[in-house]
Amino acid sequence: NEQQYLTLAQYVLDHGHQKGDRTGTGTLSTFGYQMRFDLQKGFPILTTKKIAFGLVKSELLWFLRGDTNIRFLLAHNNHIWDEWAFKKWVESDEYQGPDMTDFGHRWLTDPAFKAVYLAEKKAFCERILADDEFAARYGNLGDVYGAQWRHWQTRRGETIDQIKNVIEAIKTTPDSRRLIVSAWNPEDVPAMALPPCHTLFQFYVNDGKLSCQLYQRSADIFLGVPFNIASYALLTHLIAKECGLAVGEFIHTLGDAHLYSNHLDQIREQLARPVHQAPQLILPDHPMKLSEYTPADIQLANYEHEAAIKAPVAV
Ligand code: THF
Repeated sequence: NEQQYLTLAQYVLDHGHQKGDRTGTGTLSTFGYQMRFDLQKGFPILTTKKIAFGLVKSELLWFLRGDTNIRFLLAHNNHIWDEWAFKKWVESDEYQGPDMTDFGHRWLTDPAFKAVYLAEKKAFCERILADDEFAARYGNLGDVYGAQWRHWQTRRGETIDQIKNVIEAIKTTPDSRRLIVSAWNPEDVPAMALPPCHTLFQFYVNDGKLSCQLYQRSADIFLGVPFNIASYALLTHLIAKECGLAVGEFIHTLGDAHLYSNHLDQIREQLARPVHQAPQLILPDHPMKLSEYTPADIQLANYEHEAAIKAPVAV
């Protein structure tokens, strides 16, 4: 299973073309790639570097709550979405602090700026947790995943709960070819802090097993993809359990699959490491609704891994 990820990374190192990108970082990129993970063969979380599964869990539970405010993430010590909320804050009229223009690049090369930036971001996160009104204004990322999954707005002013509907459809019409959840809402894209990278997913039921295929339009191979694989594998397990099904495959289809130019040393280091056996996912024995899970209900057994590898996220 993990070999598929390593093969993708090696493929992009060998065959990716240099391509500029929105963040101005520069990438090696390829277009169109597919990986298949058999969920019966263990849980597909990487072992060639440590993946913080706690962050995967709280991010997925955040989406499933229909939440789009980073406050829930911060309360779970999850900082993977901070930069996007912070960007909105420092670009607002209300922000009076030190100049944060282009912070995503400047902190990497300017140690004096780095100290100011990290202090400013820490203060921002503390204020989101402490100040309700501030959190409501600046913690919200706009209509990102949680909003589209659980309350897609229609032209008639109604809302659609795509997750509830797809679970109902899996239970009642498992042969359906319409078991789809879309996060890509063209009308809302301009209002999002970041348009959805994982654009659309589809379920498939065969032989009592639930499979899921994700179309991801943009894939940050070193930082994002390991999270995305674990996240959708977990989602497939949670939905399968709710529908009384076993798990089948997670199929990950990528559009622009890229390695950022400042992740190349890190991925080469990772490619030289040994692969360990995949761990197992442990969920409660009793039936549970998706909305009832807390991170403690979701555990990995026998997760053996190599050390984490640090890399800067492109904003
Ligand atoms: N933007 C970019 N450039 N890449 C992404 O992968 C990405 N995401 C989400 C939104 N925008 C993105 C955010 N997901 C990390 C992991 C997932 C993220 C963002 C950041 C990250 O930095 N992981 C580190 C450790 C984090 C920690 O311990 O705090 C890691 O080593 O895994 C893709 O959906």
